[in-house]
Amino acid sequence: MMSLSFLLAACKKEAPNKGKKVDAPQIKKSGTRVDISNDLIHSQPFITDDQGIEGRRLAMQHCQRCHMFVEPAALPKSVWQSFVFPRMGAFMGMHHAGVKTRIELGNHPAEKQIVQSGGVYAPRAEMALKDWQTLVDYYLSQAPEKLEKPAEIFPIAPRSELFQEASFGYRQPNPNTTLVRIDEDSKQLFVGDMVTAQLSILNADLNRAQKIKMSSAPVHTQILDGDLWVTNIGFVNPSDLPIGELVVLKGMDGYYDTNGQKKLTRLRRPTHASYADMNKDGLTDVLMSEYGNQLGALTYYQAKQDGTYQKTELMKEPGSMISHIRDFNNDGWPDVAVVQGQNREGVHIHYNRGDGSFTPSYALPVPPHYGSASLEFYDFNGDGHLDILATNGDNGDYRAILKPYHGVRIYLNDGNNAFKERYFFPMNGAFKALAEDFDLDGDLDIAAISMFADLNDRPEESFVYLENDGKLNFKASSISRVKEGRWLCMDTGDLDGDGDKDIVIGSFIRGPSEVPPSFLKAWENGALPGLVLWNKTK
Ligand SMILES: [Ca+2]
Ligand SMILES: [Ca+2]
Ligand SMILES: [Ca+2]
Ligand SMILES: [Ca+2]
Repeated sequence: MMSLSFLLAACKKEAPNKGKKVDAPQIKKSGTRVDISNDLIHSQPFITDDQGIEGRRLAMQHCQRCHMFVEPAALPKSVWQSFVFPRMGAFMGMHHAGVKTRIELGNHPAEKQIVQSGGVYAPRAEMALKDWQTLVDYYLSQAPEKLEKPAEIFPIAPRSELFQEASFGYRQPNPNTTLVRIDEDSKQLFVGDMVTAQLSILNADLNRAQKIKMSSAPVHTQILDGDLWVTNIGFVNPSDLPIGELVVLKGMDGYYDTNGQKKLTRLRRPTHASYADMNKDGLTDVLMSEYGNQLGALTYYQAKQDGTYQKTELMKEPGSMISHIRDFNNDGWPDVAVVQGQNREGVHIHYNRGDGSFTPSYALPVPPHYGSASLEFYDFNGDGHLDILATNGDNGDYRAILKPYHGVRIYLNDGNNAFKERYFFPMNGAFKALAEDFDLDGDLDIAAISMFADLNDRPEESFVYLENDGKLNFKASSISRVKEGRWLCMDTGDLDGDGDKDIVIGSFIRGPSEVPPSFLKAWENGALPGLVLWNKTK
């Protein structure tokens, strides 16, 4: 099952390395080539039939061609029946065998053509009709009527003492914030809005210094040599129309030239860009996460002397959310970890061979029903190896029911870039988590937001601060104004320059799922684009 993510992977940022030295596993070198030993290559785990049940065997055989095996218990029967199988049947061409499927080519004629020619739907039935029915029957007979609640639900204190909440210096009617980003050097806050396609630049007093109209909603910014590089997504909602852009705004004494220079165009719903000199030629290359919808890619744009880019698709799948560039194997060459939110969900590390080619490895496979929504690298246990902080909670696909496996997860690195889950905080619709030592006691704490919180019974889970006791046990608290927005994006950084890390969260009120009318009304009336949580530690 692929998740038809309501993307919203907006507003990601590269996690800093926390200044800790990271020793990666030793790699055999032969000549100038780097051979990555087999134990570093984690291929997609292919679960084999363990129960001798034909429907299960068929699912293992066919479904794992595109993603990890999903147990029938992962979703309620009604969701399998009404949403998953009509879509999966279409991908597998089962309409050619007479199965009623749901083919989605998009709304725009150009998009239809792109999807049609993109090989999204198999041109013939990939399974015998009899086998398809056996597979479907197996799932429908085993799936529960509804999902259980998580086994353990942790209490969330209503208010953290650590933060003081503050509104931005302006209101935004119908706020749909797609980007919040702190730049610590300039002490500026960048805010993007979907409806107006505006990029707002706020000073640390939270007043707006500049407002710049973009071609579409800005979802990522990066300052490079004083200029502002802005990624504009095109359509925020799922689409395969390639209308995203990477634009450079010239910096001028704290302001930016509003006439941007287009660096890359025709991007497929880009959500994030990473910048690094991947091939050590002195030019900054770009790794673009082109999330797309049914088509997409992680694209490597190698900078040329003449200012153009040479394009290579490192991962030809939709769902590329964010990339992290680090030297994961300590061979001196920067590698790329890409976080996939669809298909083969989880983390794929592309090891840089230094000659323009990369060796891919599926470092952290995550089942597709998890709804991967964000992922960052930090060294949580101080062993020198980068661990993973992830949120699972994208609920834009099918039906936004509450799912007991949604939440915040920490996976520890075994030293060979293989990851094992160590901590889970159940949190409906968890959408992004970032770690910092917020209380300055020497360990990494976590800030997490939810886009699909249980607003009826547990609205405080929309923002949770998780304080670390030093042993990866966390105490949860929320903020007093948590209900004032629908939190899609977040960033952390010392915005006021007083030595502690502040938090900014952005509200996107038009999500795909239904919310209680009283909440929507309050969000509309509030016109609140976001909140800053000033850290009071210093
Ligand atoms: Ca490397
Ligand atoms: Ca570690
Ligand atoms: Ca701490
Ligand atoms: Ca601060």
